Amino acid sequence: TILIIGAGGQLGTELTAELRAIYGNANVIASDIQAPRPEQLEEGPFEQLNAMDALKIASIVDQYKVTQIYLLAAILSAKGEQNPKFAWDLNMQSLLNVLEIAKEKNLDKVYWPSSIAVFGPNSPVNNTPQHCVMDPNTVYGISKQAGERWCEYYFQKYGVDVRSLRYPGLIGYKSLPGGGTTDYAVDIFHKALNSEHFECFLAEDAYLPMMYMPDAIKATIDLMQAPSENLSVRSSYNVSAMSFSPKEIYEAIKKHHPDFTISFKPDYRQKIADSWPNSMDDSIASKDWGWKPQYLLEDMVADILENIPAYHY
Ligand code: VAH
Repeated sequence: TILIIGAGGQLGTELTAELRAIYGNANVIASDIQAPRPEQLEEGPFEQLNAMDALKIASIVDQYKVTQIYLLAAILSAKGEQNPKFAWDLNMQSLLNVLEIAKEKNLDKVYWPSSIAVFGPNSPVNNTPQHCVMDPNTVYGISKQAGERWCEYYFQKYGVDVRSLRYPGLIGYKSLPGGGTTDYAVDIFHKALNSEHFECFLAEDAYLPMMYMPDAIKATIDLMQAPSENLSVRSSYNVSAMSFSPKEIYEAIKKHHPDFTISFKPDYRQKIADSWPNSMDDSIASKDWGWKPQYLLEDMVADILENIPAYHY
C-alpha cells in the first residue's frame, strides 16, 4: 500500500486522487495534519498525522503494510520566510523520519518533491541545468537543497529507492495552494471567474518556470514507475513545461474574460521570485524516463477556465 503524507495540500489532493485511480482507493492511505473532511473519509483510508511524528508514521506503516511513502508535507517558500525555524524543522525532520523508516522497514520506494527554489542568485538563470551552483536564499530553498543531499545519501549508502522532482510553480483548479510565491498564478483564475479585480503580489515581468498540475502528476507517476536502473539522478530531477510572467498569464485569461483587470503590487515575494530561474533545462529527465510536458500556457488557461466553475462555485 501507499502512504501519502500531506494528502490535503495543493499537490497531495491531486496526487491522492490519481494514485487511488491507479492502485485502488483501499491501497492508498491519505494522511494530513488537518482533520479529514467527511468526503475524504468516504474516499478511502485516512489518518490524521503530523509529519514530524516518526513513531506515528512507523505505526501507520506497520498497520497498513505500507510499501511506498509520498512525503508531500512542507512549508512553502513565502510562508517559510515568515517562520524560518519552524519551516526548517518541519521540512527536514519529516524527510529524515521518512528516509529512516524506509531504510529500517525496507520500503520499496519513497517520493519527495523538491523545487526550483533550490537554485539561487548565482545559479545560471536561463535554461538552468541539472547540475550547477545552487545558493538558495529562502529557508524553503535551503531545506529542499539539504533534502536533496539526504535523498542521495540514503540511496547511495542504504539503497533506499527515493525519487524526486524539482517542480516549477504548480497550477491547478482542483486544490488551493498554500504559502507559495507562485500562488498568484492560481489566485488569478478565481478572481477572473468572480469578475473581480486582481492585485498581483509579483511584478508584471516576474518570469518564472510553471507547470499545469496534470503534467506535474504525470511526471510524478512516470518517474515512480520508471525502472530504477534508468535513473541517473538521485538528488532531484529538473522538470519544466513553460515559463510566463504575470502579464502574460493575465493577457491569456483576458482573451476569455475581456473585462478582467489587474494591478501589480510586488511585496516580499518579489525578492524570492527574483532569486529563482527564468527557465529550466530538463533534458536529463527526458533522457532517463521520457519526460515530455503536454500543456503550455494557452492550453492550460483554456482548460482551467472551462473546468474551474464546476469545482468552486
Ligand atoms: C512555492 N509553489 O512557491 C512553491 C514552489 C517553485 C515554487 O516551490 O514556494
